[in-house]
Amino acid sequence: MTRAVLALGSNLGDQEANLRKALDGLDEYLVEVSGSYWTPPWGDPDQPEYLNAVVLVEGDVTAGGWLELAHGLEQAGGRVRDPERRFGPRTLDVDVIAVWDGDEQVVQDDPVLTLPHPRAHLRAFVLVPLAEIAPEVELAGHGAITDLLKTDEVAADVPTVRPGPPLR
Ligand code: PH2
Ligand code: MG
Ligand code: MG
Repeated sequence: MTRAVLALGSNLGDQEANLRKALDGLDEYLVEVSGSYWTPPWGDPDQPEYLNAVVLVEGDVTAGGWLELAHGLEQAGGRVRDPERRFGPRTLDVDVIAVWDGDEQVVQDDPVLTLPHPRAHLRAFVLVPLAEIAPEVELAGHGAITDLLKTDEVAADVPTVRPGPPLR
């Protein structure tokens, strides 16, 4: 049995419906679902705003299994990968942010799946919804999310993260 934090994002099509569909696909694993948040695009500014959310899931699933599940949801959500635009627009993005096996956080630096997610500690669009559902979380190597939200880089972005529609 493992627990994982997954981050959901959409900035193409019916963004709210895309996130809801991902939640439906995760139904058997869901422990907590954050509210949704409108967030300015990070990394590639020439694209629409994102609707982001974070979920806590639990199941008899390995770290790699959560990644496979995430990719399956992205494909079902009509995701088309553009190799020229790594941070470009997408109907659905599902990222594995962190995984716990019992009390131990999984730490791995693997080309397929790096844990915790290598940029999550810098992203207000992950940390704000995560703090809403699991404020006690620490990201291994980076510290408590409540402290990460106060770092200069993240704090500057926190006011740009605005509440969106409830997802359930
Ligand atoms: N995802 C990206 C690139 N940029 N910006 C925001 N605000 N939210 C995202 O989920 C996001 C992004 C690629 O995964
Ligand atoms: Mg992403
Ligand atoms: Mg992704």
